[in-house]
Amino acid sequence: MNAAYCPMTTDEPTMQRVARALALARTVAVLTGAGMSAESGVPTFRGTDGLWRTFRPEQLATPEAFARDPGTVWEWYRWRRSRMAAVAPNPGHLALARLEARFSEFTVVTQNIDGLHARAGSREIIELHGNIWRDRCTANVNHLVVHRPDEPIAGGASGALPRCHCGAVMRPDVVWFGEALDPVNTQRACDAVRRADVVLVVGTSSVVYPAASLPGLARQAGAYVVEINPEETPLSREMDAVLRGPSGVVLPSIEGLLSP
Ligand code: BV8
Repeated sequence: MNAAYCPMTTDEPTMQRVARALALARTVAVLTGAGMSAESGVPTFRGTDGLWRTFRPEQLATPEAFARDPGTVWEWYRWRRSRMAAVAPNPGHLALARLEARFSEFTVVTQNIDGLHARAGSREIIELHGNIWRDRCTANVNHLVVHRPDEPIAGGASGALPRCHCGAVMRPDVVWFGEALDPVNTQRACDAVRRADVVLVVGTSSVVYPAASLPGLARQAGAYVVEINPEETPLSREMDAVLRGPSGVVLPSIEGLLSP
């Protein structure tokens, strides 16, 4: 266990240590999960109000579920899209977008599909699990339709399955359980954490692979790895520092400790 592990809330010495590591860093990578968007009002997956509380992942976020019952899967994604359309980036997203300019390399590697990092102004983003605002043709991966949060949800009340101009059914352009991640994105994410002097692991339960293998990769490459999460995770004890607090508070606080 790393000595810096502190199960308490966000303590000043650890905050100062993290700020000092960032002040000395040239390259930073930030791995984010659903907790990053919790303060925007997007339910997490495994929290008390989590999305999975109503369903089990195997029921809906899998290719088998889509093959078996595409209408229900689309209903769930349309409901999530409508919820995500109503939210905005929170102070944590905005702090990450501002921090980017301080480093020669600052990469956000996100498991989230809500598009909030881009809306906050982050530029270097790797969406490991896709994006809920994009539909993808089931017959041709190059046939994509990108929706905006302010447009009416396709399919309307009838719940008709959205179809591609080629006639095939469209699916959400996200990575389901049992599906491989995009190899280019995976390689970019591995390279980013290997090159990083500091890696922030923010708002993820660190149970979904291969994303959850990235902090270990970073540690092996010599990065200073920090967990920002109100709760302990299976990786907490592998971290160089743990900041037990909500990312919408902790990230702006760390930014405030850095020289203007
Ligand atoms: C694959 C897109 C292979 C869809 C998602 C055993 C070992 C290793 C792997 C596996 C295994 N059994 C099965 C697997 C594989 C599986 C997996 O990892 N399963 C887990 C559940 C065990 N992985 C896969 O299937 C992946 N693919 O392995 O393919 C392959 C290879 C070749 C060919 C074919 C196949 C694909 C995984 C991607 C699945 N898609 N999402 C959609 O969103 O609908 S995953 C889903 O979970 C989301 O992307 C989400 O981001 C992700 C992880 O969850 P978190 O983001 O961490 O969210 P969670 O709610 O869990 O946690 C929130 C955290 O935030 C908590 O810690 C909480 O304390 C904290 N928090 C709360 N509030 C705040 C906060 N933190 C900060 N501030 C706050 N305010």
